[in-house]
Amino acid sequence: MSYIDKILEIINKKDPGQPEFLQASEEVLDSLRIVVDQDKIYEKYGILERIIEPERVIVFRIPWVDDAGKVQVNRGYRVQYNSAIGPYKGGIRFHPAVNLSTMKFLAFEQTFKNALTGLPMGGGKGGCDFDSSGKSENEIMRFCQSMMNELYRHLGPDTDVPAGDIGVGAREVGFMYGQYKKLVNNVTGVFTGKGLTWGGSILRPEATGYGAIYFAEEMLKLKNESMSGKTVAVSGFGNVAWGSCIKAAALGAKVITISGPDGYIHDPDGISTKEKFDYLKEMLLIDRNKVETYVKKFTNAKFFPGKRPWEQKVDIAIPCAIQNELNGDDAQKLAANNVKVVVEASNMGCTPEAIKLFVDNKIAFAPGKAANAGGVSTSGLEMSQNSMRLSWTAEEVDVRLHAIMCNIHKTCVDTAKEFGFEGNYVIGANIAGFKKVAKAMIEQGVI
Ligand code: 2IT
Repeated sequence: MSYIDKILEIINKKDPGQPEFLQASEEVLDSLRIVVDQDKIYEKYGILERIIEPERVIVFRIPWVDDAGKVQVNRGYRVQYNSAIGPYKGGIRFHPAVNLSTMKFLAFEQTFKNALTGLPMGGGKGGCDFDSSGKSENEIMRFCQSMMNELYRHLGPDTDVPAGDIGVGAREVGFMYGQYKKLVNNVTGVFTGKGLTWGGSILRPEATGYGAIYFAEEMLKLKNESMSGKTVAVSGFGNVAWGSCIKAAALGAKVITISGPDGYIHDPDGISTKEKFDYLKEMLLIDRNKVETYVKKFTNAKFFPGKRPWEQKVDIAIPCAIQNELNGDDAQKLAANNVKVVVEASNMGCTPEAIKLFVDNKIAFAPGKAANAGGVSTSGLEMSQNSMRLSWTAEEVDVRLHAIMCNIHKTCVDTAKEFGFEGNYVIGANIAGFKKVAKAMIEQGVI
């Protein structure tokens, strides 16, 4: 039995109830076959056995009192996956679907993503099954404080540095950071995505979307094309979709869809004006589960209840919402409409069936761990600025973000080519991320 098959057997036996974790790790392991066959050093040092096991998983109770005076309890997680190349780094997600499987898959993906950024950050992820929709600001604050009352002891600027993710924006980061600061009595900027007056980096909110569009632009350049004049389907209407709309418009492309749990919007005029960008933010506050709100303000747009945007004819598709939001049937529709480029801005946004269809049909497909790394890269830049006690301008941050995304793109392309899979960004990203983490693990001994 090959080394990879042995590891696949181990994870399936140990964690059969963790479908998202199995999906993410099977994809990575499958990409690594050629690497571990060629070089036995990985087997000799038990790298795969170690890399699939988180260094530490913290699961804890989050009790809080709602506005009616009733005690509520949520379950919190922090998965400290791998610290071979730097402190654990990764967001905190508030979403009803958070469980150990989703936390582990996200922290696993984050480990390779962070390696690809070229910055010294290990992989981690946290979250809880808290649904902030319908909660008052006071409830959200009390919840964040209770979460920190436990989590603070596991964090630190050189240990573990969280950030936002789905359901966690600047407001929630503020409440969690405030409580952390009070408990530890220091202001080492242990979160990223902080407010601009207290150590946050300009452009962090925009960074994931900007980075995904920069990545798409690099993919198009390889086909001697550009973003200019392209139509784009985006899903979601949160932070990542918002940043993607802004940068796409700046490069002359037109985002014509956004979506929510209730359906999707088609806006033939494009989500391309400042008024529309600003309204996306407002919509999150009105009801983060309803994208339909958009058509009340922009009446040229049409709402398709219960549907996904992938049925529209577009040049570029960018899933920006949540894992497994684009399946084999959706991929078939995009392919039939001659989509040129698919860029995962959400983590594991596409199912394995969708990815296989793109690869088989030679449709350029960028996995999230490469294409959405702009967010965490800008977090890395925020950490650098905090350490130096400096604040860079938006232009300075943007220049660095752009350079990082171009570099990740080049790394994926070159690595795929080196191993005989030219044009396969999944294999390129997985091998390049793995090799960096594995090298650090080998050099640091069996720990
Ligand atoms: O999935 C991700 O890369 C994030 N949620 C951002 C993590 C970070 O530390 O900025």
